[in-house]
Amino acid sequence: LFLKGKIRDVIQKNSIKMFYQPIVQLQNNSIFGLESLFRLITSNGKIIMPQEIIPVAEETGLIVELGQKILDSVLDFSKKLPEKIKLSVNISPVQFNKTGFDDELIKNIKDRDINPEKLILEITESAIMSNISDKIRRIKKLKDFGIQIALDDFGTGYSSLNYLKRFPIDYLKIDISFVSGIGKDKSDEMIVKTIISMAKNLNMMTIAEGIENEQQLRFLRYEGCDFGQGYYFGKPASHNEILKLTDKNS
Ligand code: G
Ligand code: G
Ligand code: MN
Ligand code: NA
Repeated sequence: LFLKGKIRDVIQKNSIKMFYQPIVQLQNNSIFGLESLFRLITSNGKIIMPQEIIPVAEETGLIVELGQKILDSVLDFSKKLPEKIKLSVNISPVQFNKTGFDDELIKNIKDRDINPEKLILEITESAIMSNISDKIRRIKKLKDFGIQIALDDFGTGYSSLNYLKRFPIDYLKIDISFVSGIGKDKSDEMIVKTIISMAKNLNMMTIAEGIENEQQLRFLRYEGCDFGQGYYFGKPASHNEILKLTDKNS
């Protein structure tokens, strides 16, 4: 575990490195977007994964500063990508719920002259399932501006389906824990099917996470899942690797 001082140090040394994982349109295998995933690089070149950082950063509030740097980096990168490719950014509940988060993000996007429709925010159920009407208002404001919203790790939190239908959410991300059970576990398969059909009824799209093999892909396609990501299509990759990939595909 890292001490607060050390995290601040690492953040301030600007050693954030963003990786990007392709999100693929399952009907035709074209690249729909990229999920940004950060790593921290220490002065001696060691890579620190987000799981090691985020809990401490959330506890200390440093996640707000870290999240801001991540958003800056992702927004800068979006200008180098073909127009139609979406960028999906994970937003910590602490960051999302900070007063002014929405207005600052909107200003940041306007200042950079970026098309807001290129951006997807990934938030978790725990970020929105309290103070519901306040969260709905905030999400509506972001959506009116053109930003899309995905609910990450769907099915692992404590969503109330009654509340879910009130949120103007664009995508449900089917958690890897269910996708990895496809072909092995009937109840995981049933959960995946149920999420896909529920999403359709709520006018939401689905993104399956953690697709690792052909069997999972075939199942998801057959069930009508819209998008997918996972090692089967590509691991999180650096800026340069991604630019080569998107060049080929555009
Ligand atoms: O690929 P991976 O090991 O990078 O991601 C691990 C976890 O860290 C995931 O739960 C992911 O949502 C989270 N994570 C990755 N990048 C970011 C980020 O930029 N911001 C936040 N808040 N979480 C992230
Ligand atoms: O929590 P979130 O969904 O944002 O994080 C995604 C996490 O899943 C990241 O740690 C990412 O590196 C990881 N990941 C992405 N694709 C695969 C995959 O196909 N298999 C496994 N095991 N992990 C994956
Ligand atoms: Mn995510
Ligand atoms: Na997830």
